[in-house]
Amino acid sequence: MALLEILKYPDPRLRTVAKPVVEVTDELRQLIDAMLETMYAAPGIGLAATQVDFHEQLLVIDISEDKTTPLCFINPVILEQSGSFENDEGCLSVPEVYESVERSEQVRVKALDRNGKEFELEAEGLLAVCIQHEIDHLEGKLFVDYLSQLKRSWLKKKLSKARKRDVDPVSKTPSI
Ligand code: GNR
Ligand code: NI
Repeated sequence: MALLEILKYPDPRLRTVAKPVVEVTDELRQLIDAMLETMYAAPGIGLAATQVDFHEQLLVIDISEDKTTPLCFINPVILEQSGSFENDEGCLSVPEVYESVERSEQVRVKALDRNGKEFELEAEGLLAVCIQHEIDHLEGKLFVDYLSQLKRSWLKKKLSKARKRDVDPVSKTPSI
């Protein structure tokens, strides 16, 4: 199966607010499989549909070492959250940036699985962080939105330099 293209910050499509999935179809399951494959190839521990330019409430996660525990959340809702957990985060849509972000330490989430069946999950630590990071994507939010003004302006400078470096000398158009 072909890998999906991951949108990169500051692509405005990353700001799209995802709509709920109306029906879990075979077509959607094919997208879920393609998202998992894309996430594993990247490699990453989570991927939201927003990042592959599909704007419905769908995300996949696998935080296992051996990539054998794929989780799929459709129309996820955080029911309860508590505690505080600070962790270095990265994002496949913001390459090469790793910064500390404060999140809830525990979350209880409700969602549909790939068969359209509702489930509830209590998560803590990295899984809880990842769920919050991915649900943010579905709301058009990125982890860099939580950084200080200073860090964000530093990041914008760094990215615009990277873009200039990547300019194609023939077409003179940035590649991202
Ligand atoms: O691969 C990823 N690692 C990660 C590390 C700490 C906190 C969140 C993440 S999610 C990220 C993949 C990604 O961008 N998902 O949207
Ligand atoms: Ni991300």
